[in-house]
Amino acid sequence: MRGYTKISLAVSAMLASISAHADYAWNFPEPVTPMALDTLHVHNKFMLIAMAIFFVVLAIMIYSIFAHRKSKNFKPLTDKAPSTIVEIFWTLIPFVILLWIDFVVMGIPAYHSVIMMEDTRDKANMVIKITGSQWRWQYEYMDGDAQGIKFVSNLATPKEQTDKGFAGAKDENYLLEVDNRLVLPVGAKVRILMTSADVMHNWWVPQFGSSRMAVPGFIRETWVQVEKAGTYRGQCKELCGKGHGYMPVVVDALPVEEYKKWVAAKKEELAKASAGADKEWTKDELVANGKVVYEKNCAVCHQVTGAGLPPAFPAITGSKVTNAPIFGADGKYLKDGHLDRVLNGIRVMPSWKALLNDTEIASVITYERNALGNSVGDILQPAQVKEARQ
Ligand code: HEC
Ligand SMILES: [Cu+2]
Repeated sequence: MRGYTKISLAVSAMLASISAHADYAWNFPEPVTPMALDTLHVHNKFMLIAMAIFFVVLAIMIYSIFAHRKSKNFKPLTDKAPSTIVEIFWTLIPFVILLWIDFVVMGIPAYHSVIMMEDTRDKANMVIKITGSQWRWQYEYMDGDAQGIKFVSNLATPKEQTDKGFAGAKDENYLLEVDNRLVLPVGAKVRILMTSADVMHNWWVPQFGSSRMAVPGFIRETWVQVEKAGTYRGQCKELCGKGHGYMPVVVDALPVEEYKKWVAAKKEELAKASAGADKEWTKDELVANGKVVYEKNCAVCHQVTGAGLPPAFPAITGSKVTNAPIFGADGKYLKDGHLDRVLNGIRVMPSWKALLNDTEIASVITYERNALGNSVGDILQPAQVKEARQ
């Protein structure tokens, strides 16, 4: 084979592999909101402008080098420009051209995009509150049919897969899967209120083009209007500690009819959970349920075995707090006791009051007291947690 045949074969093989991967490797993910579409257009336009400037400058450079080469005996200017006027003009003209490109040709679409992102006033069909915390997202539907729906969304990738030395096959959506997805109706303009319970987080779905930092103590806003049904995945985009890589975002955008069905089903599920809080639970039920709650919410810091990661994260096994009585003689829960810690948190230990329901808190506490190497023997009923909250 002649040399150039080989090269052209190699190049065409390369091009073929590019087009095979074009879906994800060479472009942005498909935008599904007006905002994402707008910012993609801005990006493409800017790329073209940058390329055009690049080629113009490169062409002038190549021309200058070639036309003024030594073999042509070109005499360089040694001390000064032809005249001060010329000098001023050949500086000012490119300056004005670049200024015009910056402020007008690029500026107007950029301002348009930024204003679009900031403008949450118009016609929001629904409002959702998103709270980031170490290391999970909490979603709350603030109005309409879905008002009152509130849940926590945790990483659902099995823990073994994230362990060092894991050799098996990882899930297709490794680190991008959650237990409870945020569900939105297609076409609705959703105003998002965003805050954080601890440090800064950032709720980010690339295909939505909207990312807002969640800042503790502030409520910030953004909006999305998903125009195509589907499942969209994203991540926390603000370095927020040890579990930063473990708080993905998964959104299901459903056609309105299906969304309504989801709302009804979710409401029923939540009603059932709060009904469960009124019944008497057995110790075995609580421990079994508590194990699930513990491994999902607490094991990141206190470890699956309860050994913790001292000194940052104390052990639950043999912990003074875990093994001390929960209630005082007056029947109220003790300050700095087990229930107080879990409900209200302290320092780095998060408050679980808003994140877990009565049954979950009762279960996890009963589990900690009767498993993980502890054997206090007592149990905590969901009804007691309910009362303690008041
Ligand atoms: C973000 C990491 C983190 C998570 C998640 C977490 N904890 Fe903690 N926890 C801590 C830290 C840190 C402390 C020690 C706080 C201190 O005293 O400063 C602590 C303390 C505790 C204590 C008191 C232990 C002692 O001996 O002081 C209990 C009980 C406890 N956590 C239970 C839980 C339960 C139940 C969960 C899950 C629902 C949980 N924790 C989730 C970080 C965490
Ligand atoms: Cu985060």
